[in-house]
Amino acid sequence: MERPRNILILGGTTEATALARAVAGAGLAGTVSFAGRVARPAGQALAVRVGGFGGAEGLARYLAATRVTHLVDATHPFADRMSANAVAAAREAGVPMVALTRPAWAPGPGDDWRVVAGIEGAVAALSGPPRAVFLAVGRMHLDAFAAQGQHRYLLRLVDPPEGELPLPGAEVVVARGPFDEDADRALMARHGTQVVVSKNAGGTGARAKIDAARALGLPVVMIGRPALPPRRELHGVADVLGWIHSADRGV
Ligand code: 3Y8
Ligand code: NAP
Repeated sequence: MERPRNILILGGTTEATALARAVAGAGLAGTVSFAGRVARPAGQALAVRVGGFGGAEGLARYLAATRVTHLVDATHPFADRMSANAVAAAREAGVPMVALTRPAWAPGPGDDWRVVAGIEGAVAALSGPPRAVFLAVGRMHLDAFAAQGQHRYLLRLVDPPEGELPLPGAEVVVARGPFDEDADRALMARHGTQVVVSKNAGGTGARAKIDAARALGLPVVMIGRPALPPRRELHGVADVLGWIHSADRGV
């Protein structure tokens, strides 16, 4: 007798939200998990849990206790600790795991990218005279950019900032993506943006600023992805559904 399927999706991306809709649509049971980074995560088609698991060991215990049958790591490519924990916990708990991720963006004609390693690389790339910088890397790493306080920053945050920002005088836009190229072009033109700082998130939800930078002939400081442990990676919701059905047969 086949065990009832119980799918855990580590979420926080456009693809995770789409996968949850497909899993619910297929009549499968599952849960979407968030870290709790923002006040109100986007609504989901499956049950939602919020908060850390307590490291890889905590996740392994969670998988066993809630009898998860399939683990899908659909987190953002920069959520490297969560992804490393998912690989370790799935192995420890003996639960099949796959990553749903999106290919990195590659520069095309008209792109003027300076690819850097990590937040530190982006900070170093901002050395030099004051410029108007669109810093679209979220909230969690803003402290590092205080070392380059000479610039006029435009920040985009998911939630209104609480308390003093590490970049006094920065202009703040509160918005959650997915974003739109025309709107990002207008935003950057209004700010007088001279350089954009971005993570190589891949996917469609964050690429508006990259397309807008190309259209405006602006340089982009592009932060390369952190290294992730080897794991099986799929790039489409349908591929994951196919995996769920095949994983039952241990293939
Ligand atoms: C809490 C859950 C969906 C998912 C939407 C995607 C697209 C819009 C673009 C820019 C870049 C950034 C940031 C971004 C994007 C999608 C996707 C994506 C980038 C939400 C969400 C959570 C988070 C966490 C948040 C981080 C921040 C990063 C903002 C939901 C909206 C900059 C990444 O204030 C904070 O603490 C924010 C933290 C991690 C990076 C950072 O360092 O600050 N995402 N983003 C998740 C959780 O708690 O587990 O509300 O939906 C999800 C999305 N953000 O369902 O449609 O798929 O990538 N998220 C980056 O790429 O650089 C914004 O402004 O141009
Ligand atoms: P991270 O640095 O890799 O993870 C740090 C810790 O946060 C993890 O060890 C885990 O805590 C907890 N965590 C992370 N994702 C979780 C999830 N989906 N469910 C439960 N706990 C989670 O992660 P991050 O970069 O802060 O990303 C956090 C969330 O934001 C993820 O859902 C990710 O998909 C989303 N997101 C991140 C970015 C980004 O730029 N980093 C962009 C868009 C969306 P424990 O060790 O206690 O289990």
